[in-house]
Amino acid sequence: MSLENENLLGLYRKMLLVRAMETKHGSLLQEGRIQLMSHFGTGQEAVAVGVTGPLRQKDILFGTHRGVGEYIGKGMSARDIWLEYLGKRTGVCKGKGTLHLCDRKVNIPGLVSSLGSDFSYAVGTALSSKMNNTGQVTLYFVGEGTCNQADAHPSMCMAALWTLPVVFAVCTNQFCEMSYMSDHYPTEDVAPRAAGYGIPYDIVDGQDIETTYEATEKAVEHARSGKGPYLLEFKTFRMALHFSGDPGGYVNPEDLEEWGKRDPIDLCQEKLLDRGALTEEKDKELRAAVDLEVDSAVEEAFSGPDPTEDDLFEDVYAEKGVI
Ligand SMILES: Cc1ncc(C[n+]2csc(CCOP(=O)(O)OP(=O)(O)O)c2C)c(N)n1
Repeated sequence: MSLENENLLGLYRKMLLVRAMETKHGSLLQEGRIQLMSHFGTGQEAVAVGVTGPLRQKDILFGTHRGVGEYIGKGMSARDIWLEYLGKRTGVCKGKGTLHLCDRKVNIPGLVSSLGSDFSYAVGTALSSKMNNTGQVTLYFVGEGTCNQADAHPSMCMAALWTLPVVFAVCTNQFCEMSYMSDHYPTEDVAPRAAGYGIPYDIVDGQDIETTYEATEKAVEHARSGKGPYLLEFKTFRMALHFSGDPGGYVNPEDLEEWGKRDPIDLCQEKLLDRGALTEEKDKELRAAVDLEVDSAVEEAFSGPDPTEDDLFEDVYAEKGVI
């Protein structure tokens, strides 16, 4: 099966936007213009954009600390993200979320610092959707390292027991912080654990956007039609270091080279060129437009309004002056 050219082109544009967002973030850090630490998901774009592609606006997404890919995939703009990242009062959380943002309009409830605790939140939103018959699916996007957190077990157990509309989408990017998966996993795959709860699962190539999209479409349809949870495991590779302060030195250069040959953006570009859905010239224009979108968003965010002292008390307590 292959996606319609127009859909594939849209996903390609989103992947370019995600990469441009992170590249810009890296340059701003290097130039000393911002102090906002980073967790980049370079190389994982086909997973982040592919798992969010089949979701409807009303569906609920719990993302990861490498969240730009999911945020763009779920419908946030570069502008939405940068206004919040730079802590502006016009940001989606009025500057109080920054990297840990949430966005109600696209149903992203927010990033939790203590990784893994949102396993149970995702099961909670799915339970609520089922009880209220809203037709929403919750997609919980999570790293393989986080699947070793204790909350994973009761969450998957209850999701299966109550036949909840939730998709667990595991991004196996080969690392947990600064260690290889083989250092903290006794098995090669995470997904077969799902069988222990009676949850169906698939192991999916995370480099090919069509594959990630179609696998998710199937899992989301399963959950939406009342058949209960589904688990997907995407095999990919984190081409970036864990975070902006990571000294590196632990990544095998051969792995980088091998995975780099299947960069998800290059693979998608090739497909589009082969199908005649893209020309070299159109590609250049598209990339320039994406860069411009990010640059404009960043400049607008720099000159955006900072929160005032009064804003500190807004949206925190029921009434201003409670403390
Ligand atoms: C409970 C908890 N323990 C440790 C951390 C620190 N931490 C931040 S990111 C990260 C790595 C998570 O690995 P994984 O889930 O595989 O996602 P990846 O970073 O590979 O995208 C860790 C351990 C945390 N945020 N919360």
